[in-house]
Amino acid sequence: MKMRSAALMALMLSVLSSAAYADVIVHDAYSFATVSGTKTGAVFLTVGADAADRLIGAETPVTKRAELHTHEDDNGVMKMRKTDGFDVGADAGLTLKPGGHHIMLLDLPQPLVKDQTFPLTLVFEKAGKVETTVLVRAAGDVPADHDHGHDHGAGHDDHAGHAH
Ligand SMILES: [Cu+2]
Repeated sequence: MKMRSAALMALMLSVLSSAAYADVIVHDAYSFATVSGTKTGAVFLTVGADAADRLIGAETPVTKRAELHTHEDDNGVMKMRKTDGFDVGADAGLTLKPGGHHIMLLDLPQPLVKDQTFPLTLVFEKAGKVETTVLVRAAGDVPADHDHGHDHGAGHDDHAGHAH
C-alpha cells in the first residue's frame, strides 16, 4: 500500500510541475540572415500566455549579448531603445516583429546564415526559462502570419483549456 501511494504522489507531482510550464508558449521565432561584417541581428517571435507574465531576458549561444529592444518615435524618427522587459498579456500575448519590439543580438562573432537554426532561451518573470529554436530567414522575408497582429489570438485559444 505504501508503494502505491508513493507512486500516486509522484504522478500527481509530475502533473503539477508540467502544468506550471503551460502558462507560456513561444512560437514562430525567426531572425534575418546578416551580411558578413554586420555584427548585429534581431529575433522576432510570438508568445501566447494563459496568464499575464513578463519577458525579462534572453540568452543564446550565438552571442553573449542579447538585449530586449523596443522602437520609439523620437521626433518622427523611429529609434531602438534597450528596455528591461515586455509585458505578456493573458489574452493578447506578446508579438515581437520588425519595426517593433525585438530581441537584439549584438557582437555576433559569426554572421547568421539563411536556413540556419539556433537555440534561444527566454526568461519570463513567472514561467521562468523557456527554450525555443530560431529559424534564420532571408533578409526582409517577414512571415505572412506576422503581418496581422490579431491572428495569433485564434491559435492561442487552443491552449485555453490547459489545467492550471
Ligand atoms: Cu535593437
